[in-house]
Amino acid sequence: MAITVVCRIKAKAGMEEEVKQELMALINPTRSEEGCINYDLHQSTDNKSLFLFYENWTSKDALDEHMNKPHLDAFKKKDSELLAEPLDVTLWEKIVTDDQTVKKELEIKADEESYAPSEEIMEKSEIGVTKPVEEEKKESYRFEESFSSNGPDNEGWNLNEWDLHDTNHTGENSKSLYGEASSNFGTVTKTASVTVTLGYSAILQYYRKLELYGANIMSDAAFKVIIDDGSEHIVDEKSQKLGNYTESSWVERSGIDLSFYGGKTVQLKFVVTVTDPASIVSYAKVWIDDITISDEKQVSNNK
Ligand SMILES: [Ca+2]
Repeated sequence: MAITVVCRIKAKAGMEEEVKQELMALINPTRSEEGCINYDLHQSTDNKSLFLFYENWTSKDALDEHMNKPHLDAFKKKDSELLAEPLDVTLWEKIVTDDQTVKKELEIKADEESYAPSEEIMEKSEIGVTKPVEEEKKESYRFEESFSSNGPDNEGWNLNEWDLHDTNHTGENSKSLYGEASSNFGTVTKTASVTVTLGYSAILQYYRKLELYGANIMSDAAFKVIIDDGSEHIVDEKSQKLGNYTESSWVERSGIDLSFYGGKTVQLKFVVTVTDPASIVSYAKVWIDDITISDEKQVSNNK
C-alpha cells in the first residue's frame, strides 16, 4: 500500500535561505530512489522559515529505505545548527482514492439506513471530484414515456419478451407496456429496460396494473422496478407468495427518489419474476404506462 509523508521543517531565524538550499539538494537524489512517487518541497507563504515536504511512496518499506540513504543522513547531521525545531514527520494513508469510492461508501450507508443520502451529504462527501458539484447540478434531465400507438416515445428501449398492449392509461390510441411470466417448475424472469440519464433530483413516477398469483406455499410472484448502474438496485417492488394480488385499475406509483443515482446514465428495468418449483400455475402480469422521471427540485432551485 502506498504511503504519504508530510514533513514539516522550521529553519532557525536567519538560516532560511541555507535550509532552503539544503532541502532542495535532497530533491533529485530522493526522486531517483526506487519507490518514490513524488517528493515535493513547499515553503509557507505566511512564514518563510517554514518548509514542508509532501511525499508519496509506493510502500512503507520504500520509505524506510529512504530514511537510511546517505543524502538524508547528511542533512540530519546538520539538523541542530540549521533547524529551530526537530523535524515534524507524520505518515498518512489515503482513505478516499476517487469519487467512486465515496459513492460506494455512501451506497453502503444508504442501504443500512434504507434511504438515499441527502444532497447535503453528497455535496460534503464529493471530495476529489474533478468537476465542481455546482456545475454538475445544473444538468437536468426529464424523461417521459407514454407508449404511443407507434411504439415507445423514447429510444433506448430493450423490450425483450415484453410487448406493447392495447390497454392504456391516457391518450388516444396509445398503448401500455405489458410483461408476463409464468412459472415452469422453477423461476422465470422477464425484463424490459430503457437507458435513461438521471438529473440530480430525479423522481420516478409511473402507472401500473398488477396481477400476481402464487399457487402454493413454495411460490413467489413478483414485480420489481430496478435501477442498474452496473449493479442492480430495487427501487419499487410488489411480491405475492401465496394467493392473489390484483390491481384492476391503474395505480399511480409516485415519489420514487432516484436522486442517489443523479448524474448517471443507467438502465431503468421493469422485471416480472415468478418462482414455483411445484407447478406451472403461478404467474405475474403487469401493465406499465406514463412513466415520468422529473427533476422537480432542480426546477424550483432555478427560480
Ligand atoms: Ca399510454
